[in-house]
Amino acid sequence: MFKKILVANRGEIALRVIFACRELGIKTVAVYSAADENSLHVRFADEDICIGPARSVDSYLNVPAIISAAEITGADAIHPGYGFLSESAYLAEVCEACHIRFIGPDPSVIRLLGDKAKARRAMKKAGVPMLPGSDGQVESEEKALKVAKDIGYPVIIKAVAGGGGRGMRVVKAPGDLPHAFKTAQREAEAAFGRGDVYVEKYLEAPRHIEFQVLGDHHGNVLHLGERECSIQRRHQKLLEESPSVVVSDKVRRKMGAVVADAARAVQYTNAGTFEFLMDEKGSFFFMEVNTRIQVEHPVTEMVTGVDLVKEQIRIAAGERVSFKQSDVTFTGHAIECRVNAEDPDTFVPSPGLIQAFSVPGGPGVRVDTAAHSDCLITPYYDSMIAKVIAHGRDRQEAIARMKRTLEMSVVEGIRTTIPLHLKILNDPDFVAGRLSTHFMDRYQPKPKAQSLAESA
Ligand code: MV4
Repeated sequence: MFKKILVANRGEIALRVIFACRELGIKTVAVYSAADENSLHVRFADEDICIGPARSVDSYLNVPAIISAAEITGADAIHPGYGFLSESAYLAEVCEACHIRFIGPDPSVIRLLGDKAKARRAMKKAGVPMLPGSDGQVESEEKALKVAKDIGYPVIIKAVAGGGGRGMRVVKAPGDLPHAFKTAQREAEAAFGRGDVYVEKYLEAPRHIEFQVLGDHHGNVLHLGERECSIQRRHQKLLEESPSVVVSDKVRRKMGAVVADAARAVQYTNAGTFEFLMDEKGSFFFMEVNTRIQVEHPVTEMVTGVDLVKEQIRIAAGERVSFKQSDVTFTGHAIECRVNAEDPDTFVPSPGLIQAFSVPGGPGVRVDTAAHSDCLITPYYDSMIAKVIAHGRDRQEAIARMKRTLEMSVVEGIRTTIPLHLKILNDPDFVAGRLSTHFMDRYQPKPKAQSLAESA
């Protein structure tokens, strides 16, 4: 097992990794930017190193600074958390060259799955259900028009280097394709430095359902069920839950088997998430693979009892996953609300000093946060200040526990999205489980509809 892990992240996920290390008896190194000197992840790590100025490009995205910090402190592994460098095949490669273990899949697997057109091809070959679309990237408008004619409109043009919704365009008719194609390419080039795009059939109002997997270096791959993540705004998830109300035990077994086989096919190791779109009939289609621990991992931990971050660390150290697929059970229901420092109506960031902060616990409630009374929320990083996770014997109890927790939370000095979460939790469609990726459209700040194109 590792003796010392460097945590290449900040905020609640850096703390989450430090908790896991403590429980495993592993020393920790925190890295921090000049803006985070007084953060809890710095206070609770065994050692800490400043890696640069506030801007992420100069600190949390600075590979040489992070590798130097690992070498200076003698860390034998790096946990990248989520965001920042968590899906950087480059960081994973540099770690390998420096004999530092990267806690994540092999660089070649990160690279393959990071290319959404290549990932699509690999997953299709592994037998994962696909929406009709191009085989790999599409070089020209003419070829895109041909693919679209074959599969039928509407189609969606997506960036090969994309994910998270940038560089995407929905096309309803052939006349709109040339302009959409150029715009998608230009946006992808600007956002990712790579303008390549691919085409697939567009689903009008799908659900976003994702599966958690774990794979070790001994050929064991298993799944930990699904998370329903349809409640998003501008591709930022607001609320996630497990299980999904539309996934029966039978469907979970079927989808889980598809996912585990697909992960095996690409020799997937460590934690990963396979994302799907599901239509009204319950058919599911591959979307993409995220090669990192995700923000919403706690809902899976609450229903399975598995500590995913500890499993990540054990797997990276060469240990076997300590249980079999048949040992994985799903108990009750868990919901996560991402509390952001934003105006709940306009979603405009609301940084500032938190004068008072208190989120009550109690039965079935977990709070993952690095915030506290008298802590400064700076404008440099994403605006999530806390994750509130509520577990119950059933969905109704989880909702009731979430509501009472948010109603009794005190966050003074900044605006938060808590009022919006309470509206969602009281929404009759949410309560009935009638969800789709368009769920949040009714809560748009502006009178004009938020189009996919505009948000991309
Ligand atoms: C789609 C889609 C409909 N049809 N692909 C958005 C993020 C990116 N990962 C893929 N996305 C979508 N891809 C096809 N073929 C609808 C979306 C989508 C979406 C997906 C999941 C959660 C929220 C979403 C909001 C708008 C669009």
